Amino acid sequence: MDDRTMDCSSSSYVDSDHEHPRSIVHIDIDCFYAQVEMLRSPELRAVPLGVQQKNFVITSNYEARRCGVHKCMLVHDALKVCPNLKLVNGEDLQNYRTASNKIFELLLSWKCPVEKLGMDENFIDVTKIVQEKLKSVDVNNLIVPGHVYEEASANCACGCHTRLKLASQVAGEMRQKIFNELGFTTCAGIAHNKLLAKLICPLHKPNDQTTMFPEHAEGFMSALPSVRSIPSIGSKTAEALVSQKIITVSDLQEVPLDILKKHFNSDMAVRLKSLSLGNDNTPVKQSGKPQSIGLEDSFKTVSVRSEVEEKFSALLQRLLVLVREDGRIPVSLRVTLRKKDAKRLSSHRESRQCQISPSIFTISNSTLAVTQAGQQKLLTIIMRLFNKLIDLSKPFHLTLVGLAFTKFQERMTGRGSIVNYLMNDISVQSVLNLQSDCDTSATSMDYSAASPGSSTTTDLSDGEVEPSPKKPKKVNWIAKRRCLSKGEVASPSKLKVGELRLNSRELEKVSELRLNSRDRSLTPRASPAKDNMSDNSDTMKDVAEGGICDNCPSDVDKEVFNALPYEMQQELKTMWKNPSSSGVARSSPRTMNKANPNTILKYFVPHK
Ligand code: DGT
Ligand code: MG
Repeated sequence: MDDRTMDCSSSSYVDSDHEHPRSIVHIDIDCFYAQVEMLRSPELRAVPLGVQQKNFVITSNYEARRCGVHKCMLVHDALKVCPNLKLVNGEDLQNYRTASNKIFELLLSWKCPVEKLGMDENFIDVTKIVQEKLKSVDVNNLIVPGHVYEEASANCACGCHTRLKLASQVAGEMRQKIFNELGFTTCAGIAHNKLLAKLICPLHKPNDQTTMFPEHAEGFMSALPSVRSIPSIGSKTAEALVSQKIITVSDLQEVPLDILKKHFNSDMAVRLKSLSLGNDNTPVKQSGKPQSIGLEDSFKTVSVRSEVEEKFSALLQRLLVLVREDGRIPVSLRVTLRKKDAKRLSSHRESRQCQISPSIFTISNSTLAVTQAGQQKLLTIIMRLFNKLIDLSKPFHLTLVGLAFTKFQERMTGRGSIVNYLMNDISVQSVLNLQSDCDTSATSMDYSAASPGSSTTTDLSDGEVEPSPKKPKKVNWIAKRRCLSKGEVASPSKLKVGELRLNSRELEKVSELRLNSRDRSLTPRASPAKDNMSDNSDTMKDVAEGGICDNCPSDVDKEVFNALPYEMQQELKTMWKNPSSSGVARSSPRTMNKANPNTILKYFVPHK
């Protein structure tokens, strides 16, 4: 098979023989929040339904839309035009998020790049699927589901018409599957780029789809009333364009590039021009977990510190639920305020953020949790950030508070995790002396690597920062085990290696898994070349000898030291004797900065 058809995970593939090589689908869920509510309570299907947040109907079902209710209408006005409007509160986004994730996951089953845009939109690059289909279909009699934006004039020489027709069929299959499996009706736009696919998606709503061929792009764009209709043009760029009397997309198409370059940098000017003509070569970027998880609460005005604290406390409770679902350990927290400027009658946002210790979060049964004390700690940090944003000696008026966790440490596969240090072909079994009578079969735990970029630990300056990245590798567990008593650990295989972060808090957990000295002396030495117990007679002796921390510095927990494999103990001893030989200063991990190399020393935190 041609290389170009192999990799389905990226949308960077372009066949340079074709002028319009890609096939992009954009899917938008119809009246999303309203459909979620209707699926939860089917009796709502037959009535005009509005989803309310504060005083606004933020969306409504199509029944209500027919009565004149539109998005972001005041409740008061909506009830005027539709007195029998049934309202449901949509301030808790949890069910919407869950539905959104299910749709995203379902789209991933096509094994193409899927880019999530907000909660109810997804781009899918179906180029590869179309290429596969081309091999087996009769291209002369292709039926295009839904609508075609203006009939095709002449077949484009690059063959894109056929490909887009097939893409339209794929979009139809996707929409059908979303409906069959999850119950949502959707709209889709199909075109050779993201810009056009998104813009034509809502042309036939609800529950329908539209396909556009490239030759209509320029004409379609020229009919858009405002430069703001182009999704990637934000309010500032639009203002700058309008100040130059470039108001419609047609204006932007006509303005000479040189003129644009006087007001924007060269790249930007070219991009604007290109977009106005319906050209967009941005790839569909596979979405992963969100970069930040946040919540905001807006209100008329709050001017008292204790009230602000209450608002933050409520927001924090809700945010912690989301973080638990996400599963990553937050390491950075941002506080946002919207201040009302009484003089100018306007509002503006300000934010402050700081790093937080991952040890605020605990892991129990593989679930992220925060103790009451941890929550109190977070609230203290939040109020400290608040104090930095607000001069409490003067009156203040807030109209919004927001909280967001903005950086995360990957729990199981973080680049700086001790797991990765230990995965250097050293059996984790030995590190904790986990043994099991019950399990004599070889067990392997496969830590397939998360994207290295997903870990943010290197940004931390906190004392419990873990060391610099190492590529995760497969961890092999030793075959033969003896069990710890049931009270100590139910099943070693259930203990997630990634959770064994040896900071002060984790050390307490490790201590719970301590073996008595007899057990320890029976533990095989971990050896890169040997991961079974068949030849451990020498190593047992080594461990027995090496396991005495006679020259441990005072801030090292001897029990943890003794639980380490022989090689690590030796390495540490050498470093402690002669710090310069290791290239690492004998500093406390708490003061160690991120530039220092990865070393086991960094995992030693005084046992409190
Ligand atoms: P559609 O796509 O026109 O059939 O209707 P929706 O409701 O799916 O609207 P869409 O796709 O623009 O937005 C998706 C959901 O996002 C929508 O169901 C409710 C929420 N939403 C939309 N606009 C706003 C807004 O201005 N404020 C708030 N808070 N939520 C919004
Ligand atoms: Mg929608």
